[in-house]
Amino acid sequence: MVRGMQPTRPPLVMGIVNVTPDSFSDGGRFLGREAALAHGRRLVAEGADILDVGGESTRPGSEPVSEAEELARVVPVIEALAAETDRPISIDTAKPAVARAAVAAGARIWNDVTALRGAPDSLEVAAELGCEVVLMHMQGEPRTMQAEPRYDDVVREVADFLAARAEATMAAGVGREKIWLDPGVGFGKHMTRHNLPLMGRLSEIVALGFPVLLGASRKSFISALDPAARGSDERLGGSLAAAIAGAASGVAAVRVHDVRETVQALKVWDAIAQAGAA
Ligand code: HH2
Repeated sequence: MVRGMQPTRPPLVMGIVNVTPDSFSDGGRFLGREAALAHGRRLVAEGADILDVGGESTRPGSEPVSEAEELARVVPVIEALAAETDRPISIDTAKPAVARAAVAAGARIWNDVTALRGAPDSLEVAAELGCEVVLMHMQGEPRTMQAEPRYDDVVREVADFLAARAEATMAAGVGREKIWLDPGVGFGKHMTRHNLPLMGRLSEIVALGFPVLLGASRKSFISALDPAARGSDERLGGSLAAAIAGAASGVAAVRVHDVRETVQALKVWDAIAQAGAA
């Protein structure tokens, strides 16, 4: 079990493997698959504890991908990675059929940005698969979620939502020890007014008693704070700062693009924290 590997700290590092076709060539899907595999291998070499494989972008404004297309993208990549590494693999999907095929191909965690609300049978399928599940908070849906997110008390509302989804998930037959929670940075949240208090008061989510996953890597709130960082590949410093803030609040794992740099940052943070506590 993934959780069994979890030392008290630093958090586990989940490396992101996006499988999208190469739009610049005829062999699009095949080349996209090869690139994703090579990337997954590299993240393992860089120290990733978990690989998060996804075939559908959930970026604000993104369009949905069909089930057949998502399956064709992720299943061969998961099969190949599962045969090569013992690092647990998670499948980032909102579709039960994709989760089912991914688990059959070797994935051990269903990472669902809809917190198992994506389809009427999501909860039932999660219980049937017996895998671990990540329940993430999102207000609205990816295409429109950044239009006008509203909360009275964002931290309280996200914590209440996650607690309720954990209850529903357990009621459907998923064991308590299989559940992770994620506040969903950037998913129906104002760049600074909502994302910052959520990360600043993460301990209130950790206090719910489930391992917490934080996904802040390269997200737009970083450019809201540092407008000179225009592209998502100019957000490494902010991503590391968010990972360390999460670690200090007790998260169990961070979902990141830059695995090598995150592993190093967390090691140094942890060594300093330990020396201070000695
Ligand atoms: N963020 C994205 C996708 N999946 N899953 C969890 N549990 N938590 C997250 O914060 C999270 C997630 C963002 O996805 P996208 O915008 O498509 O980009 P990328 O996959 O490169 O991060």
